[in-house]
Amino acid sequence: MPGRFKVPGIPSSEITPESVYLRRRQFIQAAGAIAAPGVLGLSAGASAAYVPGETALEYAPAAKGPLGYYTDEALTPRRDAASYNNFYEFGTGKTDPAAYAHEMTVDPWSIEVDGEVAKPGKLHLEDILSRYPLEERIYRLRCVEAWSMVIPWVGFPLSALLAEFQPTSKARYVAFRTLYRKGEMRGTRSFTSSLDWPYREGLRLDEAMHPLTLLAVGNYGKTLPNQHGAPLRLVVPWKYGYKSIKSIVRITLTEKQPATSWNMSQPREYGFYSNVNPNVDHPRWSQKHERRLPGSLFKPNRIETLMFNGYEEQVASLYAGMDLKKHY
Ligand SMILES: Nc1nc2c(c(=O)[nH]1)N[C@H]1C(S)=C(S)[C@@H](COP(=O)(O)O)O[C@H]1N2
Ligand SMILES: [Mo]
Repeated sequence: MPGRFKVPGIPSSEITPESVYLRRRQFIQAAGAIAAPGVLGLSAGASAAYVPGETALEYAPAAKGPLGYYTDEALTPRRDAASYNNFYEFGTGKTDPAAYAHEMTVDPWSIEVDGEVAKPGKLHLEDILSRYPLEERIYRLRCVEAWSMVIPWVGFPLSALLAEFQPTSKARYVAFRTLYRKGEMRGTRSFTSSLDWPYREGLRLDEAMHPLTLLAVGNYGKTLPNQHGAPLRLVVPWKYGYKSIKSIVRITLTEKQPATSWNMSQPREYGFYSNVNPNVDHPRWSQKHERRLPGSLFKPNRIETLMFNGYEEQVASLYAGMDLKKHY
């Protein structure tokens, strides 16, 4: 499946931490150290901190193989990924999150897990970071707006966290909430945003337990810059980007399908499932193609969008027998 993508080469003019990162990663994989935790991002190049406060993480490099944890498509350079974001809490413009997300305090941080679980409770970020072994996943991210990136995340499977709280037999869905702190989130003080706060998302329990579903605490080998959803965000690679909710403070297991922000805002345009699907157009545009970033006016990198964002082999069985035109 990666072979179906045109892989744009990394221009040699681009001497950036990303290329250092890439070379180190390839070296480590060539050395056969796949299972050993790698210490990446510690090179001189990468230590030029992009965002104050970020630190290098230790993790196992992405494993190649049929599980979809790795793609050899060119990574979106870190700089591009961190300067073109959607995080409406900080404004609706693509550069607003990079400009204003630093106003959000991410330390201390804890998340509450409640609802249909035998053991509701609170987890502090330090506990999360020490409890779950971190691994890298290199995923495609396809925004519903028809642009896409390839991002190396660092995190752990959501299933590991959920299992610990012991979902009851009634639990069928998982609801997520983002921090809502008006004083630190200028986008939530705006009257022009169409979203209701806090930002909410949800998954079916089997989607949440799928091994591809990741809770990310970092990307490009380091802790997450705030604009990417620090200190902890969801990544669901076969769904449109808006399902990958940022800066999570609460996870609630429910019996009924939870309300989700974009669906509440425009139900005809954004469904609960939001699986990437080139055969179901958005009411206002086609979903058959995407712009793989970075691109330019002269080189837009237009590529075909794949069913389930290229993760069909791994996730199609979750939707067997469902009419995906109806459950968009
Ligand atoms: N809380 C919150 N989470 C969010 C959003 C948001 O506005 N608020 N935007 C979503 C959208 S539309 C996309 S495409 C991705 C973008 O993730 P990235 O900026 O890390 O690439 O975040 C998603 N998570
Ligand atoms: Mo998006």
